[in-house]
Amino acid sequence: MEVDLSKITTNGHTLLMAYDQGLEHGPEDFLASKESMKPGFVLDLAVKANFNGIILQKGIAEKYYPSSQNKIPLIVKLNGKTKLKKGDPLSTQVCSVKEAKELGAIGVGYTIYLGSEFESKMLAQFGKIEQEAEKQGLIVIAWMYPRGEAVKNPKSEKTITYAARTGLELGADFVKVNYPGSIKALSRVVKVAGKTKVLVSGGKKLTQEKFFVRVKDILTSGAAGLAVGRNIWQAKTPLKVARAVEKIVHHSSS
Ligand code: FBP
Repeated sequence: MEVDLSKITTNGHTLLMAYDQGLEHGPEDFLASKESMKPGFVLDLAVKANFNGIILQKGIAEKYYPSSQNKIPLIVKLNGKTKLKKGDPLSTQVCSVKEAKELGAIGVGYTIYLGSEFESKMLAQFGKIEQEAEKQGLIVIAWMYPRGEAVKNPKSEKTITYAARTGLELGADFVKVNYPGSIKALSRVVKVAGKTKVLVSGGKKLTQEKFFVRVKDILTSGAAGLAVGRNIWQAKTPLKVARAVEKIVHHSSS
């Protein structure tokens, strides 16, 4: 069954605020800007800049989303891990589709570390989540991150293309991938993902100019948009940057 993607799309493009780094990286991500430590600040930023949605883990969603419920769609990340554990990564499910729906989510997110020795566990869990989310009419976004000892070039075009295609094969509505380095490479990723839409993550903070060029290149490649965090809320002027990115993504501004 096709799910309604228009809930998080404007003029054919999608711009999501990612704010699950407190779990994935720890609070050190928030040191660059004190405000970014406060979930309310980041939610407000996403609302004011007309983002299509915000991505939260369930704890933040429970405690901070209610006051923004009618202002911005919620995507709840269903699995996660800390960076403390070494070795091949396993991102464990920490929230159910039902809980996400009760929190007001219109979509769910799930990370699959392709190539990890735990890949099969994540693939199996994702299959169940996908089935349940479809029944509930929720959008499914798969973070397709090839990672682990066996993955020698996680950010190469070849690896990211494979990851995006895997998302299509598994039934994801959107895949979220790392930037493969060029417009040409990302265009290929988009082509191979077929009807599964491609979102690109922001990654570590770039200079403002490089970030804006990156956003423009992502759009030029035919990707659906971005799910981005650090490059927005670590900026010196987060609202200005958020609004500028929104203009590029939704209104083709240069
Ligand atoms: P950023 O734009 O800050 O890179 O966020 C995107 C994201 O996918 C987050 O949703 C997630 O917490 C983080 O990156 C994962 O980062 P890493 O690649 O270091 O595991």
